[in-house]
Amino acid sequence: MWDEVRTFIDEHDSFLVTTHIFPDGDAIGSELALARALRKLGKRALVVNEHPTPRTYEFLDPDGSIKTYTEDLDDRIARCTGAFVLDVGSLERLGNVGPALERAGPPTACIDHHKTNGGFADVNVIDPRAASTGELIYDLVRALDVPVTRGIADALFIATATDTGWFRFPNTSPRVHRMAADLIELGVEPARIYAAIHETDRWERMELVKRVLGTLEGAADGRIAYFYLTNAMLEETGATEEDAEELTDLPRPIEAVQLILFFRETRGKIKVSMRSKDGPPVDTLAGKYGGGGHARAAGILMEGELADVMNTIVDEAKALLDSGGR
Ligand SMILES: [Mn+2]
Repeated sequence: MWDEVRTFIDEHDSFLVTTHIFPDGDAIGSELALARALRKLGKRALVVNEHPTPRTYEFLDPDGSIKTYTEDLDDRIARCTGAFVLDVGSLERLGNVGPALERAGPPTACIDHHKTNGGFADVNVIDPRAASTGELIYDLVRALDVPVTRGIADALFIATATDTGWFRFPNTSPRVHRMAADLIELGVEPARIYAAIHETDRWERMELVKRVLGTLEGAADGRIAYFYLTNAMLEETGATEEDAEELTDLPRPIEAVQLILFFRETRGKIKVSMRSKDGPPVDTLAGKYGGGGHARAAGILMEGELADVMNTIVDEAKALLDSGGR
């Protein structure tokens, strides 16, 4: 499965490594692990993303090696002779890094676990059975015979732990636990990593949670939970964009809830985050409006007013439930 990727790595000395907008734990962990492995092989790796690394993951990258895209980086991107695109089903999901990559024009390799990935790159390793892209990177690192350093192990543990909801989601396979066990043997401390990611909230974030939960409503006999976040709430609570990440799962403990819809004003657009607990898959609905994701977690970035977007998507979700996901 890795022969083509190994050849791709052999053929180039300098790689761009990138991932999707609003990078999550899998995206950041996969990038850092791959970049560190490439450097172990004597290659150069430049990691560039559209959005900054979330504060909760900064500890993984103490040297700040991950760059946030600006046009000033175009020259450095142009000097990369190969590019790795990770955890991404299409180039549109790269934000402004996509056009920069297309201008520079190096051959690309994509490693991903999104079912919707059509194989847009020159070399594609797409395995929807993998719970995380990090799981695939772990496989690759071992296939390349690169020693799994502590820096690589921590990054990969975060990738797999976050994409499986800390080993709770249905994608948590025996392979996930075997990989986690290997990484713990290599020195990863799960308790320390959990605390670093999930127990470092500021009071401002909890104030934001209070506001956001104040908007929570049910639809379709309580099977849909929807709620929203406005720019005003951020201003009033002193919370940051960062604090607004990972609020989508707040209604998950409600037994009746099958679908969760979270609407968030961001940079003049509305970000819609969707979760299916045990309801129909949400990736097709996301795809209908130019978004993407998985059956159980998907997202859309939509133009328009918050109220209009909410009406449209809540109606779509009701129809989705009525159709039983067909
Ligand atoms: Mn992922």
